[in-house]
Amino acid sequence: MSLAGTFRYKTQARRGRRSHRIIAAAAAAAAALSTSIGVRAIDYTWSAPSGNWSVAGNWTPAGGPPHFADRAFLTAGPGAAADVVVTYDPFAFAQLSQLFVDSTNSANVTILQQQGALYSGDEVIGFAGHGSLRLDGSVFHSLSPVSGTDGLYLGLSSGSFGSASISGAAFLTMAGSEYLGYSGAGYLTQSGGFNEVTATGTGLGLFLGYNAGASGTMVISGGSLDVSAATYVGFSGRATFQLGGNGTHKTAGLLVGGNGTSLSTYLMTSGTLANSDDEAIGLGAGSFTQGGGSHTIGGPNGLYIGLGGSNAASSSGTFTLSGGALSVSAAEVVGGTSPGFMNQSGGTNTTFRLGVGGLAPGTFTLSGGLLQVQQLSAVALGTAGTFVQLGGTHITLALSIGGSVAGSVGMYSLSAGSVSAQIEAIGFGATGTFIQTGGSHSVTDLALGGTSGAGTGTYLMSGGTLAVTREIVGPLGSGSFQQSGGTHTVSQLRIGGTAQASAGGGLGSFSLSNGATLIVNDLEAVGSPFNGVFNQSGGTHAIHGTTPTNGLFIGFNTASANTPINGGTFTLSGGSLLVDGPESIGVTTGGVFNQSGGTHTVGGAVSIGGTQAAGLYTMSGGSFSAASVLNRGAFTQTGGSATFGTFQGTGAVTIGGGAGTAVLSVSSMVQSAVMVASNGTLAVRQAAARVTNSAAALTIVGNGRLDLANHQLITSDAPSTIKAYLASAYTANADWSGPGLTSSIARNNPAKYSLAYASGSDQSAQDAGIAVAPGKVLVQAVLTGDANMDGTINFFDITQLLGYKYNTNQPSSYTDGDLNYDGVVDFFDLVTLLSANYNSGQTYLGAPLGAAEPAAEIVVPEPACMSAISLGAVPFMARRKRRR
Ligand SMILES: [Ca+2]
Ligand SMILES: [Ca+2]
Repeated sequence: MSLAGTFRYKTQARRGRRSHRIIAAAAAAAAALSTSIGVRAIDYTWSAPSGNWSVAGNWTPAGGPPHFADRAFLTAGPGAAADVVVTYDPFAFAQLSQLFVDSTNSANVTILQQQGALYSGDEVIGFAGHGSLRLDGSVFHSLSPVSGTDGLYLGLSSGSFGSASISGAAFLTMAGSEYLGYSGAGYLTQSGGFNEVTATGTGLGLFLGYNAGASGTMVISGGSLDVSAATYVGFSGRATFQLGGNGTHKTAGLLVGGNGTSLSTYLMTSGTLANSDDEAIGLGAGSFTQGGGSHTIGGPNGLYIGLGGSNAASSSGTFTLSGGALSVSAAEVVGGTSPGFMNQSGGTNTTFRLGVGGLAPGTFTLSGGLLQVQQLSAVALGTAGTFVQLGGTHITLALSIGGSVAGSVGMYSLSAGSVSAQIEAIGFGATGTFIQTGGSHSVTDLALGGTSGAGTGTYLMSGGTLAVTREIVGPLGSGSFQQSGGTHTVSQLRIGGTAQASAGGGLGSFSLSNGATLIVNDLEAVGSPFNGVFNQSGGTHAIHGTTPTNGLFIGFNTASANTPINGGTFTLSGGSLLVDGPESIGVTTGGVFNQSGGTHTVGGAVSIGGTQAAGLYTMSGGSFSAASVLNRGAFTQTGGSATFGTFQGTGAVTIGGGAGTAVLSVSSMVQSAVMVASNGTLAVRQAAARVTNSAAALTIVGNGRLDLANHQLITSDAPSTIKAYLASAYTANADWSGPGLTSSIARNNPAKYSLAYASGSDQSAQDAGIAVAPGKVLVQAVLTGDANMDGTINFFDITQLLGYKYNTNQPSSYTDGDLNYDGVVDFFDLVTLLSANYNSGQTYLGAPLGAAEPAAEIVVPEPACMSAISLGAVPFMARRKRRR
């Protein structure tokens, strides 16, 4: 919006002052005045005490009262110390060229008109002393200027005092200008009737406090004031305008506080102020106080609060609205070219546009009532703008904080009340900050960091509620949302730049800390697709979207970007993060999730890394649970507790390696590379049905543990490596209490359960018919003593044990019969085999032993027959089994 148009006030004011220099000069001496304005006939002077106008003897020279085009001077002469009242009686009828009402001493002269009509060219009430005009009842008092400088003057000269009153149905009409305090003091009260100032054009209108040192006062409690041109409340002097009762003030332009530096005031308690043109509060120092009534401004520019001209440095404007209605059809600017202040504690304030901080700082304080902006509320258009909301309601189509002019600084502070906008930009092209400590804030589309690379937008939220449909933090420029309290609800939240920073993209960051609640109903994208950061150190964070395109995305773009850098980073160190649906880390740009604390719960599938971008989940503390995890990037857990459903992927997995314990529990696992390092535990949860897990490359170091419970594991590692992991867990105590590759079921009951392994490249495993491919190693939970891994412990296990390396002292595998993991097959393995399970009739294939287990299908020999077994019989047994 342009401020230029409003400067015509200033120009107009200067013209007005120039055109009246002649009047000011004339005021120096009555003699000079009597000849300088127009062509006059006879000058008549009142030369009596109080009396009637029509009495001839009251006038000097003889022949009065004044006739057509004469001039009348009403004075209280040196001989009349008392006040004089000249009554315009029923016989009076004056058609004057000029009327002067003044005393030449301390007395006051009054002309009282209660009937009839009086016509004059212009009129001076209080020339150098005191004068009064009283219009009561149904009278007509008409002034028609003879020259362009004519007018109605109340208090013409410095030190003079002129007053007028209009009441009843009196009608005062002035075809020129009216001056309340030209160089003196002017005072007009209106309780009824009409006051029409019909002159139009620049330099004309109604002036209160015209010259420096003058003062003008207008008090309207009824009736109507109609100014065809502008009303100047304080032109170069000081003025007070009071509008109350059922009074009406119509004007084509209003200026409160003119060229002077003393404060002028418009005080409106009720009634109607209808301004068809622009309005400026504080061209010098001005204030408008509205406590009621209807105030409309129809000019093409609107209302400017603080619009200093040559003295802008010392100028300011203040508007206080506590009741009634203020309606501006164009713009309302707080801080035009000098500082402006708008204080609204009540009433309604309606405008098409609102600017707070134009070319000068502006402050809008809203503590009550309704502020309704049909188009744009701009806080800081070109310099500093501050909006402080302590209450009330602010409704706008668009809200901009920190305008498009470089260097402007906008701040919106909300502690109570409500503000709503369809579009809101914080730091649009400059610096914008929104501070919310309370209240309610709702936005359809919210952008921090605006749409320009120069913008910096910050939102500091410590209380209240914020509801947003679509929110983007740092699309271009820089955006930061810091939430330490309150409830923030958003349908779609995107954090980060729309392009890489080197290509002009923005930086977005969001921090959530203790006491804050963030609820995302559909989608949250950190890195959208670039340079997004989310730091959660506390608070509650829930993401409810459950469709495939909703949920939490870190490094994300709906377009086909394929850049595995500068994506999103989520850091969780405290509080709770609940994702009802899917979560993707590294989708179309790289994604990183760092968890050092807090609770991270995902009801849907977690994807780490994708076909287009890298993903990394690093966990050092806290808890993390997910329905399932697909890891095509890297999952590194050095601390904390994680619980997954199925855990699949081709990425890297590291559990442990930190100072504290790290525990990952899964329902099943299919991974390429798994490392369980010191202090790490990777456990497959015990389940009713046995599942087959795989870790193509399994590495267990230090005191790391992989717990298979009742399940199987397939790996491509060397059998000796796997056996070493198993032997470590088995320990010399034969109780599976050590680190390595273990089973919680075996550890809980080592006499009953154990872990077995079979290599697909091992003859003894092939002979036993175990389903494992060459180059692979199968590990599974078994009943203790199940040498051939068929589920039961019987005579065939003895033949398995005795059939290969029994007592040869050669390195042996489990299926060779080294059931106690001491490296060889000997009597102690036989003791292990012949423990609690031998010939018990139980079959264990991973499912819990019980009624559902199938009965043993093989009739087993009596234990006593083992004594008959000879070493020579073993090869036969083995061959027989191969044929089976
Ligand atoms: Ca067996
Ligand atoms: Ca052994």
